[in-house]
Formats: sequence, structure tokens, C-alpha cells
Amino acid sequence: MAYTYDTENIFAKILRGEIPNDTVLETEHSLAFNDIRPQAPIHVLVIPRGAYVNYDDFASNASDAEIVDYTRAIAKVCEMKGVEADGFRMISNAGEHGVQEVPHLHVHILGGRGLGRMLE
Ligand code: IU
Repeated sequence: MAYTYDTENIFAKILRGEIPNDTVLETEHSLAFNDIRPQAPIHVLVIPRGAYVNYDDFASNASDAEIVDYTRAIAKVCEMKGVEADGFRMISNAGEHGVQEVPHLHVHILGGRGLGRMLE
């Protein structure tokens, strides 16, 4: 299944203020909020405000200002949550094989416990 941007996706609704979220950080071009079904003690989603379906779409089509803002927002969340000392994981699922549930780019930041080995 090819993923196209759907303006009715849940994160688009969050960005429009139609659905509440547990905000961690707001910047000009990005929003970070706690995942509704946390998989670790720290589980934050960071999304760009722009309508990008995945990282490839974002990196190819976003402005430099959006890319800088988003990259730094991810780092800021890591700093705010204090995960850098003990380590953390960043994941961005894309498409069907990546089991992407919401078709709006999001990076998961997971930490606060040992996360186990993902890749052999
Ligand atoms: P995925 O990478 O698209 O598979 O993950 C989507 C995430 O969005 C997943 O961890 C959900 O728990 C999370 N989420 C959310 O935080 N709030 C929501 O209303 C919905 C999903 I729907």
C-alpha cells in the first residue's frame, strides 16, 4: 500500500487542535507529545507541523527552516527528558512493512529502561 497524506489523520487533527494531546514541546514547525500507548517509561512522538507522510517526503520537500526546527526539536525533547545519559532509541516507521499506523511523519523517542537489541 502506497502511503499518501490524509488530512483527516489523527496527527493532523491534533495539529489543528481538534483532538487534545499531552504536549511536551511546541516549536514554530514541530510538536512533541507523549504517546497515548507508551511502550517505555519515556515515549514521546515528535511531528512536523507540515503535511509530510514520512521521512522521505519530509527530507525531500520540507524547507531548510522546517528541517532544522524538526531536527533540533527531537534533540530538545531528548534533553528535556534526560535520556541522553543512559541512552534511548529513535524510530520512524514508514509504510506497510514499517507498520506505520498514522500517515503523518513521526519520530518515536523511547527511553527510561533498557530497550533490548532490535537488530542482529
Ligand atoms: P506508528 O509508528 O505509526 O506505528 O505509531 C503510531 C503511534 O501513535 C503509536 O505509538 C500510537 O500509540 C500513537 N498514537 C497516539 O499517540 N495517539 C493517538 O491518538 C493514536 C496513536 I490513533
